Amino acid sequence: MPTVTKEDLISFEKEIADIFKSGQLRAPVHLRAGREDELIRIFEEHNIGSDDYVFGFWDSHELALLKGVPRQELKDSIMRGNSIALCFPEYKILCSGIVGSLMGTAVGTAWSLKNLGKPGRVFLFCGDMSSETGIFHESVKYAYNYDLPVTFIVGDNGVSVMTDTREVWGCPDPWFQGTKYAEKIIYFRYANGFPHSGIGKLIKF
Ligand SMILES: Cc1ncc(C[n+]2csc(CCOP(=O)(O)OP(=O)(O)O)c2C)c(N)n1
Repeated sequence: MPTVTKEDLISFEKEIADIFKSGQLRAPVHLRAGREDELIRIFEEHNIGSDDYVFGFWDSHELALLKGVPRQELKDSIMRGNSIALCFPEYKILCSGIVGSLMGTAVGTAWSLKNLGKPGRVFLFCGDMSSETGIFHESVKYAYNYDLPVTFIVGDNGVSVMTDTREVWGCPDPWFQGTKYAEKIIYFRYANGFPHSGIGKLIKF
């Protein structure tokens, strides 16, 4: 896997932000800043490589770069309007813009890898509100009970778009904290340097 640095991730998001600002990109983008160290650490510590599957959601530019998608190929796909649902099967990274989707797919992929004796593991990255959904709970429960090779990574930026996730659920902590399921989950907090979507300015085409 090519080495991707923190500076690579930051400069990529900045490049896309500038393109978006110029009005050339006529599709939604979700940019992220402030979690580069955590993402790089997770990819390194878990040695995520070409046999492994990565599932992500609307905010997956950084994941694609870390999974080995070449910068230009990623940029071309974003320019074609695919930012919120990036899919590069040849690099084993698949993303969706639908909250809660892909969690069952990730577990099914892990089930197949295990039961067909194939190499590779599955890593699913999602946000704090996504990790409070029923489908996330069911997916983690199934993966834990059948000891499937899937890890769920929750990047907690405190909000679902602009809604305070913890206030919604009436609890300062994620549901899985202190449970047996936590061993299937990597959890970290970060403050997003970008708005949830776009760049916080009205863009006129
Ligand atoms: C089924 C569905 N409902 C609503 C949305 C709109 N939506 C997109 S992202 C998002 C917030 C999700 O919050 P979180 O999981 O914390 O993600 P993050 O803040 O990390 O982007 C919502 C409600 C959607 N994409 N899909």
